[in-house]
Amino acid sequence: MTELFHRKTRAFVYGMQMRACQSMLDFDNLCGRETPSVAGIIYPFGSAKSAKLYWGTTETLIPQYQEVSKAVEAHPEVDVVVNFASSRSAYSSTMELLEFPQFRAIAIIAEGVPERRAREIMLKAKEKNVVIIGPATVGGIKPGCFKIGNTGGMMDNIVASKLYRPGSVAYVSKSGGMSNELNNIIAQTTNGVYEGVAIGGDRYPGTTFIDHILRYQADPKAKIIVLLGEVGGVEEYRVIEAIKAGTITKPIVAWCIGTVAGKFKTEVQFGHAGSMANSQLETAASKNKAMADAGILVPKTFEEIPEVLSEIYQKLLKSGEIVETAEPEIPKIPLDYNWARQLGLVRKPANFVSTISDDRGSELSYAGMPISEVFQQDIGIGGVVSLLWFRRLLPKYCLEFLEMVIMLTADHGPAVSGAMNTIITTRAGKDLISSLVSGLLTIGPRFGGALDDSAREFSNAFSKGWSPREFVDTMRKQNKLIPGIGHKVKSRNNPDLRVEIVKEFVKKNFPESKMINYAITVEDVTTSKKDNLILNVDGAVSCAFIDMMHSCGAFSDEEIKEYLANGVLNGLFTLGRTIGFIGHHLDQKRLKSGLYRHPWDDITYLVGEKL
Ligand code: Q5B
Repeated sequence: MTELFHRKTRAFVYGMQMRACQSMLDFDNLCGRETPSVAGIIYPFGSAKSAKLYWGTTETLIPQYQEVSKAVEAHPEVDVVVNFASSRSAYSSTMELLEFPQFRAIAIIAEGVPERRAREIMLKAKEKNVVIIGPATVGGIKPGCFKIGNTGGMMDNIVASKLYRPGSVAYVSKSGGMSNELNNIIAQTTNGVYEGVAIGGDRYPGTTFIDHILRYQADPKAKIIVLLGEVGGVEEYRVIEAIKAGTITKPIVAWCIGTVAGKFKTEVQFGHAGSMANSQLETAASKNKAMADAGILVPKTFEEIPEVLSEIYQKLLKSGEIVETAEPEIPKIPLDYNWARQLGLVRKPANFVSTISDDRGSELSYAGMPISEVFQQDIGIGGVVSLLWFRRLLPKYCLEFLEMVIMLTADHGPAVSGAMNTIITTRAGKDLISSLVSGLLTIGPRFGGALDDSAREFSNAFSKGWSPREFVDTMRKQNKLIPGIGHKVKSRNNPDLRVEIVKEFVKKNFPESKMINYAITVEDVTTSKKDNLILNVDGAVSCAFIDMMHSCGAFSDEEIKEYLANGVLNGLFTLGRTIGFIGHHLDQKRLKSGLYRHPWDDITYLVGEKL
């Protein structure tokens, strides 16, 4: 039991404490350990098989177990557990751990473990000869060997306190924070820490000062012992007794924190549950005096600890009791990328650039407009499209136009190609997204996806100054159908009212309507040939959209060209029709329509014929 931890100590971490596990592995690496000190993670509520952590600059998998028995079976070499269970389950989990004879030490990190439970743990641990560190502790550290959980703080702190290699001073304290202070003081004044344990601030810690000091006494590598006690409890007196009995002979530097309590009229409760004097004997001042009387090196104030420590260290150095060894090279610590970036120490080129939205701050924003303002200004779905597609808020009539297009392209009945595909896919038992996508993939140059081509062809003809007749003839010569012209069922005699709505809106709201007016004159030519060669919904929307872009003053000619080339208009139809396709999917689901099979008599079979 003298040597609780060594360079090959392997531990389980109980609880999903990835930061603590990473910190332990980083420490291992710093110390030049060959194997990670965390052999496995025990997490009863998890289902994962392993956790990915860094081992130096590369990554490693640490196995995860739901049951202690499975973990023990897989790792018979593990003899330490760092128990991060909460105050509610620290008792039951530690009691379970104590049933496994391979464990020699258990650190209980949780604060607030009921004192009765803590005493039960203590009793059982004594029976089983297991060292308990805690509860309410950060743990402890053995430089160059092993670190419990988050002890020692950040890696740069650990390097600054030279905890990557052993020294000659062993300490025991109550507080984890004060342990860090000791790590620093010891590193500044001596050849460093040999081992340090924080027993925790509760009234009934699993092990006390004397337990660890007796270990240090028995360990020839611990040359000086530091004891940092505090107001409350009588554990320091047990150390005094051991000195008087001659059991402890090594030099001890000690200080009891909380001497300020004497300045108050009433008893003071400090941060720890156990740090309150219940009698004169338990005051820091009494304990400091008693320790000094027993020959312990007690400074006059806490600030004088370094001086006293340095004195005894120099003495042992001179006598040859302590022999300093050459300092090893200071190990390199890989910087955690996120941390280093926060400090402005590293930079890397991003693989992605995004300019439309940002969810990183306290509030989501669309093109710089906080989502709360989106609603305050009541910009509607047209406004959202305007922000996310064009990165600017267009004038109100443009937003209304966008919204109108979405509304009137939302659906055109179940018989159109895309809706059919959605319905058939739904009836084949597929989910919403598959059915929707099946419909959306139907949108193309003949069905609903003629908007971009229409915008391009009409703009081209208009910019070249072609008369409608010249445009129609040129297209015919090139053997091309005019995108945005023609409809399967709508015609002059059966007009598409959606197109009328678009025309009406443009007339009423747009400062300019050159393109749609041009398209109407083209329609006159095409319908003179055939009644159904009307300006269809794709054509009307695309020409009106160009008029909107040109007339609102928000876009340069270059931008207009770019947006059209990038497919913004088909995007608008796709956005609108998504509403309808989802509707058709839900409708078929609600109707519980079965699998569709097309009837044979609706297919002409010409198999084997030359076509
Ligand atoms: N001819 C739409 O054709 C349709 C001509 C043309 C010059 C043309 C056809 C077409 C361009 C693509 C387009 C969007 C396939 C349509 C939509 C959304 C929808 C759908 C819904 C919804 C219809 C007969 C004669 C032939 C052709 C000539 C035809 N189109 N000439 N320019 N554009 N248009 N698509 O009736 O001499 O006899 O050989 O491709 O804009 O998709 O509701 O269903 O909301 O869901 O099958 O509204 O016009 O006519 O191909 O038999 O042609 O007219 O050359 O002449 P049809 P065809 P000829 S809106």
